[in-house]
Amino acid sequence: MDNNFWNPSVERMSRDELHAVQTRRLKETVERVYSNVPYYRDKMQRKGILPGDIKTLEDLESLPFTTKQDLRETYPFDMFAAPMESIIRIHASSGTTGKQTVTGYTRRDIDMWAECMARCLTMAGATRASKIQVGYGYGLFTGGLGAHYGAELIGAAVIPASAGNTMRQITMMKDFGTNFLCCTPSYALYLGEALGEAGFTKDDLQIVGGIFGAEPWSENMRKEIEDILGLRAYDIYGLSEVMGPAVSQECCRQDKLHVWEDFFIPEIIDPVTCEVLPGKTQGELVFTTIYKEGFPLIRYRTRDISSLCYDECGCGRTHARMTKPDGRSDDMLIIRGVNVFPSQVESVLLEEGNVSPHYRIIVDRKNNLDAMTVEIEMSENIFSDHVKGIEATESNIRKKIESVLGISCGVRLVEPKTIARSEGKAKRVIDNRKI
Ligand code: DLL
Repeated sequence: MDNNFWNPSVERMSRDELHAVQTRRLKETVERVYSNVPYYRDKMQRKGILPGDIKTLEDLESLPFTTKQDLRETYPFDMFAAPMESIIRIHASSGTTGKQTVTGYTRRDIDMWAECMARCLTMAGATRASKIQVGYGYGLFTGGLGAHYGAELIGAAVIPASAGNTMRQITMMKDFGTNFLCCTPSYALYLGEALGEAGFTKDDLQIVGGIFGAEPWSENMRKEIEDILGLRAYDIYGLSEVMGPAVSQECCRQDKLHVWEDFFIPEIIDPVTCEVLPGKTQGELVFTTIYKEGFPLIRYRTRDISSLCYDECGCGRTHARMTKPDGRSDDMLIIRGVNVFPSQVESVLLEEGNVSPHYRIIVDRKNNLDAMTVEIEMSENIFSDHVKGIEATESNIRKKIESVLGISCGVRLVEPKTIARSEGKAKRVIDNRKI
């Protein structure tokens, strides 16, 4: 057992106590959404469920699911379960049509989030004496501010570096003696490489630990990050709809991620039949938030593939663990930490007159950074055009895609009928990243 607990009485709470807390909070949450969110009230009424029907944790299964589609239909604020006067923060993440998924937080929600993040940072070895460099983006994305508030809560010195500006990040890491790093795993690797290119090694740094997430990464990547930066690397998971980073994280064992079950109830379902699957079976991860006020979610389908483990953990924590998310049950890609749906790219292409609807998205990882290229067949009439016209179309499409997705990409027009046709589901994405 390690001693790195932020809130030992909760983190080591017996399963019975935890179930009692969960039952009470689940009932309160169901009451809250039924009274304050017409969308949920309608959904429950259609299933013939009243809040009073939810008496035990087993009753959770009778409640309706929430999907990204529901969030789109209630855009921007109709899922909020607290009046705007008590909302103190709004975050948003990308959606399939360019429409964002918007979430709102009350003061208590922000405190709860900071508590989750404080548990995660402490679990990974950070203390009030740490200097924590936050290299997640600050802004509508939840990574930067989420990590920031937790780091402040534990009393560490936060360096709010945000993402990008790599040389400056390295200078700060060196000169400030940063000893803790939070960023995406691919950016951690990139920082490691840039460190070498600038003529330094991990011996010039004092970083002992880091928590990396927002995208999938493998054990091989963990080893590389640990070797190149000289730290212990922990996986942190979360999603803006449910809160942001710190829904779950690995402990010192680096073996599956503890879900903070006093705040979130996890389930695993079959993504096709929606049937709840028994422990340790892989399926789609579903979360019910049981303490949030501003934007509570009932049985939110994350589309992330994982499994749950309730075995005792050697660290002494009693909260369930989820396996590292292993792919998605939809077609969402994560490119440089940004969620990208092929349909977003498609909608831009369909608006453009000079191309055919045949396209593919190629994703590579160059120097540890994701690179996306969109290949599209040009129409016959532009094919006979001169090079200038083709270049102008490429640049036009690139600008539009970049403004919809918020990330840079390459666009290449190819000759008509050169992209392979498929007889079944079109293979739109070629992901060459080896993570
Ligand atoms: O990525 C929140 C976050 C920020 C988590 C910083 C961790 C660190 P979204 O932008 O809403 O929120 O994207 C959520 O990212 O459904 C997963 O598909 C993926 N994801 C997040 N963490 C991990 C991880 C933030 N550790 C989506 N491993 C989720 C694999 C992850 N995938």
